[in-house]
Amino acid sequence: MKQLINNLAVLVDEAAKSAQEIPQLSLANSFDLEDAYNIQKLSIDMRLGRGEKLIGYKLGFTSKAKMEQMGLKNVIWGRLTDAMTIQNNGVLHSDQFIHPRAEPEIAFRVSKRIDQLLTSENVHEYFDAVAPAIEIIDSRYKNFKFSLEDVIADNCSSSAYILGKWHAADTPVNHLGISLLINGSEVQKGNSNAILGNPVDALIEMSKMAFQYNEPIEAGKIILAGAATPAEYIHQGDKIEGRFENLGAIRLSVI
Ligand code: OOG
Ligand code: MG
Repeated sequence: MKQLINNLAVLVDEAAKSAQEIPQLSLANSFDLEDAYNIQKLSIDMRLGRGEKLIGYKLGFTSKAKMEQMGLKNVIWGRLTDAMTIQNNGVLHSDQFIHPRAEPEIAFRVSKRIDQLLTSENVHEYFDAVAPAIEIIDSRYKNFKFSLEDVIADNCSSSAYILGKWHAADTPVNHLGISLLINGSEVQKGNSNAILGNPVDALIEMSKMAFQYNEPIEAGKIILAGAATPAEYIHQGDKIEGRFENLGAIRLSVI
């Protein structure tokens, strides 16, 4: 199994690096959820070995909208590295992506090491800032189709993210109107309460991961709470904007 996990990690890493799609791993290989997370970890370790830095974590399928769009129900998590960062008002080079999609999210900045299960009572002690965010997902699989194990192995499709201005931790993040615009047209409209009923619960979900996998989340790391709306394909020439009630707007151009 160890050899297979290693081979599959090399496959997803190569696919991400070269922006070349691959067939779903699960079509020709049998591996379970735990193996899938091991493949993910190993593929990210390959990036870290090339000098990338771990910036934080992302959750996926935390909203009904996303679960329905992709046909999967389990909350999943992946890892973010510095190479995935696009500055606000920056550019996305479409030739470095296979079939990118954008989705509006909320980001949290961890202020204290998370190494135990958090609760709604203590979660507020663990972050010191919140920001509007757009995640760019780019499944390495053909037609953006995958099983739960496939998407986890593929770092939950994560490929880039953009953050807006950081706001104080006591800034309300729930029940905020959110829209995604492409070339000035609103293509998705939602509310931050679509994310787990309250995006703050993303930290509680991440703490389960930190606890279960014995991988503490260090202070300073970023957590993306998951998309509030379905994702939209983006193309060369597009201007993308996320508008977040109370948190401001973020923009990027696809070139
Ligand atoms: C998987 C990643 C889901 C989210 O925010 O729900 C995700 C995918 O849709 O490709 O990032
Ligand atoms: Mg996402």
